[in-house]
Order: sequence, then structure tokens, then C-alpha cells
Amino acid sequence: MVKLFVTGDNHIGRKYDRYPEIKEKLIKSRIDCLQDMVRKAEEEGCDFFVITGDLFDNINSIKVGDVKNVVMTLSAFNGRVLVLPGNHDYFTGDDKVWRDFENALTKTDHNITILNEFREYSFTDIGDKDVVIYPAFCQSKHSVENNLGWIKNAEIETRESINIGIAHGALKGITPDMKEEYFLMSEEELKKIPVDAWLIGHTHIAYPGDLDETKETVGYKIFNAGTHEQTDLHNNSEGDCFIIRIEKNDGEPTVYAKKYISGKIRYYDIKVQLGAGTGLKESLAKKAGGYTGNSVIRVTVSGTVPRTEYEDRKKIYEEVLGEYLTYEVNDNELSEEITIDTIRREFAETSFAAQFMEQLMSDPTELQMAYKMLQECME
Ligand SMILES: [Mn+2]
Repeated sequence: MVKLFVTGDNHIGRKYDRYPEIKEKLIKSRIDCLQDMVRKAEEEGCDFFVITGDLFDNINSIKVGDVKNVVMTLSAFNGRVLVLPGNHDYFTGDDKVWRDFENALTKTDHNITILNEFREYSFTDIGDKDVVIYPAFCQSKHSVENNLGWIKNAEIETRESINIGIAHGALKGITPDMKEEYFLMSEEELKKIPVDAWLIGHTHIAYPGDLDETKETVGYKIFNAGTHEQTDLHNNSEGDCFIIRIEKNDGEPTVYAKKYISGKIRYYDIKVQLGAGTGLKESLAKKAGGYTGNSVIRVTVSGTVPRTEYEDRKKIYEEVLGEYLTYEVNDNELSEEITIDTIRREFAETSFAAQFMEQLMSDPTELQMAYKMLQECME
């Protein structure tokens, strides 16, 4: 039996310049969550801690201190650590981040292997069976072709050893990859290769998405744990990693899998559409309230609200969203509700505009449009 802790797309060193006041917190949290995963892997008695690519956000601008911190964190793991270069931290043999990484490795006792050669990596000192790793790492940011070729041609001994493929790239039909430029792999192609399990990185959302935290699921062969902590507003993930156990009896593998929620910070992109009869505060609280305080929120509000709420809107945002790490509100499409008072205030009672709008009083949408049009005419 072999037990693996699987994570990827950690994007250590991601800059978060978009959030200047909390960027240090966002950067640090990604490393804190990595430390927590190592602790969890220890607790679970895992033989391997596997990183399926994009441990680092890029190859050129990761601070040496962050690289050292990651090496210290990973080297604290008692089992073996396997690090696959992904398409963000690709390996060419002369990359700053990997030079710094290897440099940090020389200064500490460790069990870390960078999977940066297209060859079998055999481990004979784990459990009752040999464990053989088949890596498909990235040598560039983009590639139309994946790197599975050498594994397809390899002679894989399926009876006595436990074989595990580790690859980084988009999964056909699962990852959005319109231009097919991210080492695209199909499930069919992966399943044809006689390894016992595939550990894939690149897609930030967990696949399969239905693994349980407490009970193991059997039957899957392809696993993409997703990012360990949501990276930004563009994806929606609680931040997962997988704990996978592989048994082999008479050449027949059984793969057990469960998840662990490792993410602590969440990002939410919320749309609030206001209509007649619903207040701003009420609608905002209903849609954007109630998340964990460790959240980064973006709200887009549109529609109309009564004049008093419109004037107080900044205060309302703060009341509902003020507890979050940070929030931004886009309310370009929000306007005050047009009432008879608004019309009387802005237009002479006998004017064409006032009479025209008063006739539309029973249809708030039409009235709103007419008001906007008339305002534009006047400008
Ligand atoms: Mn990637």
C-alpha cells in the first residue's frame, strides 16, 4: 500500500498587487496553508507529499526568502516529497526559481525530488511494493502537445509495482482551454496508459469534485486536486487537496481517495440585481453577507433603489461588507428610483418631460428608461 498527499497550483509568490492593503496577508496565507498541509500529511501517515506543478507562480520573480521558506516547509515532511514543474514554474535547466530551490536544498536535510527528467523514478523502500513514478513536467508556459509521449512508449510493469503518473496540463472537457495551448490531455488518453493513478495539476478547481472529507471514495483513476487556496476572483474553490491510497493485490489496483479542505481565504464575485420593492441593504446582505470574514469580495450592483438608500449607499456597503478582508463595489449600473417627487423636483410640472413620465408611473422599468433618455437629451 502507498499513501499520497496530493496538491498543486499553489502559486507561491503570486503578487496580489490588486489588493495593496492586504497583499502581504494574501501572500503569506498561501505559505501558511502549505505548512498546514504538511502537518495534515504527517498526521495521515502519508508516504509521499506530491506537488503536481505550479508550486511557484513564475520562474523569475519569486523572492529567495519565499523559496527558502517553501523548502523548509517541505523538508519538514517525514516521507518523500515529489515536486513536478508546471507551466508557470516550468523547468528548462536554467531558471531562477529552480536554481534558488536547489540552492536551498543543499543547505538542509531533505527528502525532496524535483521530477524534471522524462524517466521512471523508482522508490523501493516504501511499503510492500515498489512505487514507480512517471512524470510529465512542463518545459514551457504553453504547448500544443502534452508530454505523455514517453510514458506511452514506456514498458510499465503492472503486476508487482504500484505505478503513478504525474502530469501538468489541461484536461479535455474539464479545464477551459479554448486555444488548446496548455498541454491538453484527454481522459481517454490517460486511461489507456497502464498506471494505477494519474495525479494531474493545472486546473484550479478539484476534479473529481465529489470526494468526501471523512470517507474514502473508490473508482476514480484521474485526480486533479486543484489549488490549495483559491487564487482570485476568477475561480471558485474552497481550496482542496487529496489524500490517495493505492493497494495492489494480484496485479489489481484499488484506489481510495478523500479530500482535505486546505484553503483559508476565499474570493467571491457577486452580482446583485435590484428591482422594485427590494431594498439595497436587504438585497446586499442576502447575496453578499454571511461569508467567512477571511473573504475578498467584489460586488456588482445594478437596478434602482429609493433615493435615501441611493444617497447612503457607501454607508450601506460598509455596514454589510466592512467585516471582510477587503471589498469593492461596482455600482455604475445602479441608479435612484424615479418617483413623482423626483420628476417634480427636476422638471417643471407643465413640461413635456414631466407629463410624459407621469404617464409611465405604473411601469417602473419604462419610467426609468424614459428618465435616463430625457436626462441624456438635456446633457
Ligand atoms: Mn498551470
